[in-house]
Amino acid sequence: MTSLPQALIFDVDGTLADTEEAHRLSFNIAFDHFGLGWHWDVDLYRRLLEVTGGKERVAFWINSLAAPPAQEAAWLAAIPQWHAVKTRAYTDLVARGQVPLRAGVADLLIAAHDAGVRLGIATTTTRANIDALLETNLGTRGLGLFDAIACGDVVSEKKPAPDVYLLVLQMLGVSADEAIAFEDSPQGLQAAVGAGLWTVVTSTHWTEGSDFSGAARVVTDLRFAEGGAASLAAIAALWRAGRGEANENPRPLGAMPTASKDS
Ligand code: XBP
Ligand code: MG
Repeated sequence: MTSLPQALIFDVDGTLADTEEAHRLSFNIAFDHFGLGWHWDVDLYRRLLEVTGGKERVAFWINSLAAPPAQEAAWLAAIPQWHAVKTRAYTDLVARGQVPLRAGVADLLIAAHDAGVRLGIATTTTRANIDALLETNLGTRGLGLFDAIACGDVVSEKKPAPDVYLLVLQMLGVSADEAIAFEDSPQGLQAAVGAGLWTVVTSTHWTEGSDFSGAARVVTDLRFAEGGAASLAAIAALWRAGRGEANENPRPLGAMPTASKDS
């Protein structure tokens, strides 16, 4: 039996890095740039995060304003232009080192890559945001660690639909039962589980306390053990032991869980 999964598939926002505060600031920068008079505070943004996709989130916000039809139509038509400014503001924040990777992520990615495990990304955000995040935090080798990146508008149905995970599995040439997914949000978890993936959730302050039913594990971060290789081995042991139970009874683990309890 192979001891490691053939692939690890990562969500980006909230999973590779705690990005949503930078996204929130960037949306507000774009709103100010166009003189819209809108401001998304933390509490409002937490609610708006239930809508995946930045452009879809702005459209949802516009619909909530119940503006006259002509005004609403004009605003909706302008979203792509606003979102381009937002993305530039976000990638600037990332490039200035304001968005580090979460604890344990870099070590795990490098250890998996070095062990021959294929790496994929399945995200709702844009490729520009991914490139900035990986290059800034991992240097020129960052993007090269990944064998497949499925992002943004490449699928018509965004998370919680499973489409982006089904696409990245196809791109990797791996079946769902030979891969592990990593997510941070209920919408992302639903997408990964919907694609048949054994899924680990690492919540953030934006998503903690959400309903993570269907997760194989709920952890505080991806440091399953000291160091990337040990973390990879620990995650693989949990995956091997738990594939039968997957998606039935998430057993929350505390910080720094170890495989010894389950392997
Ligand atoms: C989370 C999202 C994204 C970001 C904003 O993506 O829903 O839309 O909030 O990024 P992930 P964009 O699937 O990685 O958790 O404005 O580029 O959409
Ligand atoms: Mg996410």
